[in-house]
Amino acid sequence: MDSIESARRVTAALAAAGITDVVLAPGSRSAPLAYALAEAEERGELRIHVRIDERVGAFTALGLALGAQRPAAVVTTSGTAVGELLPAVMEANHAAVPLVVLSADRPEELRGTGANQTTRQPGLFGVHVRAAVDVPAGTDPAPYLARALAEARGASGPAGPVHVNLAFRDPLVPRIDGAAGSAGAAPNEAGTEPGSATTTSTVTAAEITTASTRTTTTPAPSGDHNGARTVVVAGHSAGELAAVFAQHLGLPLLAEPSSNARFGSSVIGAYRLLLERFGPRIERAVVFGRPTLSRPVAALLARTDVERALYLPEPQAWFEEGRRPERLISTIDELLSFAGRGADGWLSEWRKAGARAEAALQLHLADEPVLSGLHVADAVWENTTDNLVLGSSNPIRDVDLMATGDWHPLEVYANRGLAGIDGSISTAAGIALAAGIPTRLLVGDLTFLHDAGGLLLGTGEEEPDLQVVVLNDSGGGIFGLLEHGNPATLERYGSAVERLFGTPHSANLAALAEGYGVPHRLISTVDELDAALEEPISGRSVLEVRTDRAALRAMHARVKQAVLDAVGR
Ligand SMILES: Cc1ncc(C[n+]2csc(CCOP(=O)(O)OP(=O)(O)O)c2C)c(N)n1
Repeated sequence: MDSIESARRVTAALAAAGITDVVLAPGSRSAPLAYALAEAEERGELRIHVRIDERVGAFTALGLALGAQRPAAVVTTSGTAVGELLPAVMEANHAAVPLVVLSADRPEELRGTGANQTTRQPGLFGVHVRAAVDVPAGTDPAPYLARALAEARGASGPAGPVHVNLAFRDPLVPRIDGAAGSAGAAPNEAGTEPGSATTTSTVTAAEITTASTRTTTTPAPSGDHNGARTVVVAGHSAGELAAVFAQHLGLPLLAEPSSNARFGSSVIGAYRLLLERFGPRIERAVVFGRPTLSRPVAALLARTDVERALYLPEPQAWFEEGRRPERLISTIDELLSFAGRGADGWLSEWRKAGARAEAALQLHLADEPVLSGLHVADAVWENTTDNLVLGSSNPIRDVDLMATGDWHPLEVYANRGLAGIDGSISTAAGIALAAGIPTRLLVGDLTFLHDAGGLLLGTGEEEPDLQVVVLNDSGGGIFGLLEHGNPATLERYGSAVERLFGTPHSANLAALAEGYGVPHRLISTVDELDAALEEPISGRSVLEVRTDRAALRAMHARVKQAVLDAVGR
């Protein structure tokens, strides 16, 4: 059974049980439920209420159940989104309210692998639910729902909350003839594919050089692969070791912004787009840290014809042993031997293409009529000297596309553990307070609104030096870049896609900031943005840049085309 059919059976079971109200928070793993709910609402079977913040959504469902004296449901995507439901579930437990939690999850084969936004969800609510069922992908959910709904109504004790965890396998959108894949910019915390591996390391550059010398005299048993077409992938938290390693061996470095390795002569700008052209020639990949950002990198690491190694000097919390395909290498000696020195011309070819891609991006963006996330990402990276915190969704991916290797902020942070859009303002405030270092946070508007409460500072509390740059496109821009933005999907489900994924709003961010006593400035041009970003960060402030979500998909397609034209196909 495909995911959409499974979701349709879920909504049928809800309707059959007399549930008339479902609160939904946006996400991509939960997309099958969103489409099935839209169809059910169209048939007049139930009402959907959209809430951006899952905690708010769960309490809203609790209230609906209380007010109507019958069960109500709340639907979320995977990851921290599910955890946000806990307070309402606890209340429902102690007040005996039939709150039905429907959480979307990755299929079993992706759990424990480090796949993005994936955690162990079954059993998350512990003693607070009357029943917790985990529905495997491809399985008929009806019997599971029947059991859970009966318990919610008090079949074997008091009524109360229940948790139905539903694993969905791709595709997550209804099959529509003529529908194509995603736009290719390939985000994934709203999206679908596995991420990869993480490690932070304390090995120094000197140790690499020493180890390398040793390697030349005493090759590791696996043999020396000098001349191989190897790339170094630096995922989240890779650390500077990845940059030193790549530079030392003359290998191209594909470094995510929060790797803190995006510097030095091996960095390849706009690598995400270049992988299309150079990807097929790659023979080996060495992974530092945990790549979670792009489908081209995930696709590279999924290729069985590429020999892959993950540097793992110590156990990591984000994946379970035996669940990943890469060879695990714990010593630099062995890693150097595995990677080998770059083939003649290999790095320079990448570097040339990277430079052309960066130039093409700049040229193209100068001509784009509307200020976009890419302009903002470029300006933010170039103008941030101290800490930079990147919100999930497009902001971190925009920086991944735009950031050059010849400049680096002091430290780049991002919540990539589960890539939630929750808690970003608070996280950045904590980072700023920790060492008193001025900190800039770049987020989308939904991410901002999700943690607007993070702007509240009690009287007399120490104020962080924190500037929040909000790219306000009145909703979740990332979804339009995914399958949900396909013309065929839009033709059939257009208004539902906008309502359930785009989640438009007209919140007044200036008034909101003012309400919390935080100065706010609206930015309209690149020059204004550069000028504002050049000012020192002192106390708290909000810079809002408005942009157009509807234009995003086409703009990304144009940008990609411009880059591919510049590097030659
Ligand atoms: C807590 C949580 N809820 C939901 C999601 C799913 N999700 C990923 S991106 C996104 C939209 C974010 O919108 P915004 O912050 O405006 O950034 P944009 O997509 O416009 O770049 C959502 C809802 C998530 N990652 N975390």
